[in-house]
Amino acid sequence: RDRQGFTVFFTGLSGSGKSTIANALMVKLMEMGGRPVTLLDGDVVRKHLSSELGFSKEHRDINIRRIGYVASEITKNGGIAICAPIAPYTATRRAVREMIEQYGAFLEVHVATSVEECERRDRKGLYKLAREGKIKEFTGISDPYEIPENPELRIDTEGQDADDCAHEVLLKLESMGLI
Ligand code: GGZ
Repeated sequence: RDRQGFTVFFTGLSGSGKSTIANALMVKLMEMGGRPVTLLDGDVVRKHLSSELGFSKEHRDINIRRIGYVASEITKNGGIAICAPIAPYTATRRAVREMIEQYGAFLEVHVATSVEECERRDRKGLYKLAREGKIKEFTGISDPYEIPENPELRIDTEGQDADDCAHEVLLKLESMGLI
């Protein structure tokens, strides 16, 4: 009850499984009770907070900083924020970390599904459109993704389901004394 707030920041490619894992984690944390849990998912943030933004580096950076700001306010107030954008740039992820660590803990989780696997799954058909040039600046195909070098956790989604992945995050949070 008196524990500090924290942010779990998932980063990874489109279709890597970030949203599904983030949702599973949210459910588990809510079941534990105690602190409010807020999910800032990529899609939802872009609809409600960043609807005017596209996918240039500049716009992605603005989007990520907005997410970081909201997460920092939640963290400051002792809550739990779960973010799940692509967040392709190391420097921007670091800026968000610094924003949040002023107020509480920051857990960067790299959802490390390879671009080959994301493209093979292609759940939303976006990789096909990107290959055809119908979506420009598509992360992993025609736009960069800078792999996190020192995330608190790196998750391999090949061979375990979203629930298992969320459980890994819970164990990490426990080991950090956050839950
Ligand atoms: C990457 C794109 C693009 C381009 C549309 N590049 O799988 P999705 O559909 O639901 O998740 C992706 C989402 C990425 O938005 P984020 O806010 O997470 O990106 S960032 O952190 O870089 O700001 C994808 C869809 O938007 N999408 N065009 N060109 N993803």
